[in-house]
Amino acid sequence: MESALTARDRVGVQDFVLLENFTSEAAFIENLRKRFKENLIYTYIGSVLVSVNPYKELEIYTKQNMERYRGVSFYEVSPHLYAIADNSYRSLRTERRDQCILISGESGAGKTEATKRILQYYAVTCPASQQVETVKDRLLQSNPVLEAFGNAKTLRNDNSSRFGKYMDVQFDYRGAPVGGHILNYLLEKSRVVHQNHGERNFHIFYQLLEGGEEDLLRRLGLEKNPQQYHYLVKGHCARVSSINDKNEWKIMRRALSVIGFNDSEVEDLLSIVASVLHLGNVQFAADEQGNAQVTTENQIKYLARLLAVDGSVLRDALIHKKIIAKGEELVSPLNLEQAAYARDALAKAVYGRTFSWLVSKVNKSLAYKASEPAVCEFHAFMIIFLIFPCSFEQFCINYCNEKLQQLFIELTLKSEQEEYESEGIAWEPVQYFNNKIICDLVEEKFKGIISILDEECLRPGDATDTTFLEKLEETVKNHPHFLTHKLADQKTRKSLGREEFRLSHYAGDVTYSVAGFLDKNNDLLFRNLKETMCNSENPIINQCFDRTELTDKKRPETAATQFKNSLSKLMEILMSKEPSYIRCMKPNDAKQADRFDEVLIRHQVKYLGLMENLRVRRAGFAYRRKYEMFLQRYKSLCPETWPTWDGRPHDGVAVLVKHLGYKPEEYKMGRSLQIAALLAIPATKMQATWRGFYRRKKFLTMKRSAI
Ligand code: AOV
Repeated sequence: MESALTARDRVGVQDFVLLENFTSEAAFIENLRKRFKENLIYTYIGSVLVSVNPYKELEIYTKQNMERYRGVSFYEVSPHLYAIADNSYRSLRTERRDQCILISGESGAGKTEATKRILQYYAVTCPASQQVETVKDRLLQSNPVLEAFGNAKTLRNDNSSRFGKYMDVQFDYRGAPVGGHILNYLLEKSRVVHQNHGERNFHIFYQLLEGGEEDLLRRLGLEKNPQQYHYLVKGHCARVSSINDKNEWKIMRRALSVIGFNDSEVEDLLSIVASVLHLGNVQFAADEQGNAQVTTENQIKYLARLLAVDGSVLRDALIHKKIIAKGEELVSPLNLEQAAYARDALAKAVYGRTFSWLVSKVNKSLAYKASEPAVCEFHAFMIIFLIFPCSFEQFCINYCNEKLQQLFIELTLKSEQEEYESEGIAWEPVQYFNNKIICDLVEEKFKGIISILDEECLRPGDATDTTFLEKLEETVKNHPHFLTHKLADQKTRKSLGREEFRLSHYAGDVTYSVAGFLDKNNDLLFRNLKETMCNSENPIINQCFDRTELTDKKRPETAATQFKNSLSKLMEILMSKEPSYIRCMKPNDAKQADRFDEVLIRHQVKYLGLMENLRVRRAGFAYRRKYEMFLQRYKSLCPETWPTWDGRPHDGVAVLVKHLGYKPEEYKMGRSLQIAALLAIPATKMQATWRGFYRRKKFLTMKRSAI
């Protein structure tokens, strides 16, 4: 007994629901700390998995471990990603319900790793066949490719995904993965032309320079040294000790082949990557009239070849602006600043569109091709959580997180409480913060932030980031979650710049700088540059720039509106699925193993809403089952229900729990005959029950073999 106690003292509890002092944040964090120290990075809150990034390789992802979790009930084994994965998979197969796994946490908390491990789990444990093997391979290999093009080293994570990712896997009737699909949201394109100190551009550039074969680099007109390229030196850290670009290059190249790229497609793709670097090195000088002229002819020569366009047309397009007004073409020269802007806009457009093309290419290779329909889809959605620095992209991403939090509230907190009500089960209501008010602030028609931003973008003439801020102040000034320098009181005013606004997100206050909001939302590329690209003979560029864009009178949707629309579609999809949650946390900012920074952890516990979640679980019933299933599972624990119970399952369950000595407050029986609900504490009881169950099972088996 004593040793059991010390073990519990040492390793904490594996489900926060079991914490005696469950309302105390300190006790919560202490439990996390204890477990982290013992390399137990996973802990449950009921069925939600909390994970703390260990920043070191643990021996918990082995094949043997996968087998341990396969087909085993949630509470019988220690907390693990695999338990979540397996549980979803089983609901999908037995109940034919579409699943989604929502993985959240801030940058570097381990979301991408978790997704990869889950995919690996399915790859190993699901039924196999030749066709399935191909799909599995492609699913796994899509990662290195998308990471090369969409991930970068940031201050917070050496391998940070700079795009939102949603991935689903389709399974056939046997439960074998037969297809997949990836959706990407909002790649952080500005990184192509600028990086903050200590950060890098997307991995692919460094991989190509570091790993590319000599004759490939020669064909692309590149030198091995990243210092040669303006787009790669802004962050002053081309080399990172934790990243082996040469190796990653090899992995990425192999992955491209598995996905189905042939040699000429690879060459076209890399030509585009190289062209972005050459674009960055295009320089201008002003002539006597102050008009920009290109001074780097050599770069234009390479660009013409790599992008397969006419060099002189491209040169002209970089230093002129063409507008069509009343059916007439007007061409005007650009000054130095405008020319640099046009060049960077082209680099961002070329890279951003190529990335989307790449995702669609991966999707084609993952598409389900067999004649039988896939019966169920499994959805894993990855979100990126960023706290700072707060530019337009972060604004969009934080908005996405608000929406996901709302989904969580809808699906978990609210629905659970509603279920108790409809089952006539007595319980104590839990107060929670409904973040709808913040979502509305961002997305409401006419008076939400996105609407106001779009309005400013459409307004001809003198709209600027500053006028956008002024409009915001006018329209939403009384909103309790919105603040600016002008609206703030004396004390808080100091903490806000004149070009900033602050939103009180459910996770905490975030200050945004309006600089670049209009520009990024408009995402403008001058018409003549677009035309030049439409004429490109590089097949990828040609697919990325569609001629209809030139003739289409309708204004393209702004970036924020596009994002808003795709989010609302996504929410609809997710609402129709059965969700599982993985909440990732990072233990320290130094990316180091065995360091548990309490302040940082407390912050994450707060914004991930974990205490709130635990309160609901405790007030509620951690374990709910249909009467039949419950009886089936535990009937061996009671002589009256074993081996068969002839009456109504409801009555059988009543006999069973009575026999087990459950106190009345420890369980409730629902009205609809659908659930037998056990009070939260029963998780302890469950464990005791499990122990009893196993002893019993042993006994029964022995007896049988004795017979
Ligand atoms: P993220 O997906 O949450 O950040 P990652 O999954 O990229 O974070 O994790 C960051 C780094 O932490 C990884 O590169 C690993 O080195 C390490 N790590 C994470 N999880 C584990 C684990 N279970 N075991 C060992 N190491 C781990 V971002 O993509 O920035 O939002 O955008």
